[in-house]
Formats: sequence, structure tokens, C-alpha cells
Amino acid sequence: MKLLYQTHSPFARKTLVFAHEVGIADQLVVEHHETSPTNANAEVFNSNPLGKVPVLLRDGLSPLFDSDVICAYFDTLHQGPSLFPEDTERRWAALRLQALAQDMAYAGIGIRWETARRPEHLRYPELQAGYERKLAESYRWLDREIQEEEPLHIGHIAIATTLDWLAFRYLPSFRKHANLTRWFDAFAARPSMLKTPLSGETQD
Ligand SMILES: N[C@@H](CCC(=O)N[C@@H](CS)C(=O)NCC(=O)O)C(=O)O
Repeated sequence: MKLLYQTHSPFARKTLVFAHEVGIADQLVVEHHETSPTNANAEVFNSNPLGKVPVLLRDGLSPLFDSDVICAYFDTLHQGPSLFPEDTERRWAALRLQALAQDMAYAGIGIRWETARRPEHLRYPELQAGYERKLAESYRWLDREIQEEEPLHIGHIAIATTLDWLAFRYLPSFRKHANLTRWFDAFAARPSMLKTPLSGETQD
């Protein structure tokens, strides 16, 4: 399988961390692609009409895109415990964390458009403030909700890879929240995280 990847994408990294966690990373050829809505990547558009990474190319099967879908697919490829809990409330809690992580990453991307990526005269500070509030509230919520002793699931991988990307891009920090910070630092020491460092600059 080939994973159309990006070394500075929180979404792409989520899929690769997941692959390491379930022991299938050695089945992947990981190929870096630059993507941006202002700098279309024709090869990525060939397999994903949104032109975004990650995309999973499978022999003889159709491409899979969106990191959530790719992780759900990877979960079918191993014999170990599923990272998508089956018992009801744990499942909804895991999927909710995954959804939160997605939108926290979008909020971070939104802030970057308003601070660095968009030409200065087109920036909209109120929009930046709105995204910053989403992150601040999410950090507060996570600080209350995240639990260290829970068995690993998709929600943890999604949150950890998003938090690491937010820090990598010097976006508003979560580090004044002690419980969340302790949880993140423990997660960041996992081999799956250490093997998938973030690097590179967005090319708009
Ligand atoms: N919901 C998608 C988001 C993927 C995404 O936004 N990827 C970014 C890289 S971080 C991208 O390729 N952006 C290019 C674009 O917006 O055109 C997922 O989870 O895979």
C-alpha cells in the first residue's frame, strides 16, 4: 500500500502513528506530497477530489481518503485489540475525541491563514480570534476529560497528533493545562510518535 503523506500534516501523521500502533507500518510505502488549496497537487487530486493528504492507495482497490477512514481501514488489517472500542460509551467517547481533534487542527490551520498564509491585506483578525477561542475551549475541555489510565484508542492518537502539530506550528499552547500536558508528554514518548516526527513548511 502507498500512503500519500505529508511530513507536516497532523492528519497524515495520525494515520502513520495508527499504523505503527497496530503493527502494520511496514506494509506502507510513505510518499511525501505538498498540498495547499492555492497550490494544487495533480497527483493527489488524481485519487482524492479534495486534493488533500492523506490518501491510501491499495493494489486493485479504490483509493481511501480522509485520515478517519484510513485509520478505520487499518484497524481491519491487524489481529490485536481494535483501536475503535466496541462497547457503547467508550466508542462514542473515542469517536468524539477523534472529531474534536479534526476540528482543532482545522482551527489551527484557520489561524495560520489569518496570521501567516493569507496576504496581509486579506487577513481578518476577528476570524483569528474565533479560531483561538475554539482552541482555548478545547484545551480546557480536554484537561477535564482526558484520562491517563484508559486503554489506547483512536481518539488518543488523533488528539496527540493534533496537539503536537499545534505546538510544532507555534499555535496557542495547551501547556498551561497540567493534566492535558502530562497526558500529552506521556503519549509523545511512544515509539509511534518518535518514529514520525513533524518537519517542513507549507507551500502555498
Ligand atoms: N479531513 C481530512 C483533512 C486532510 C487535510 O486537510 N489535509 C491537508 C494537509 S494538513 C491538505 O492536504 N490540505 C490541502 C488543501 O486544503 O487543499 C483528513 O482527516 O484527512
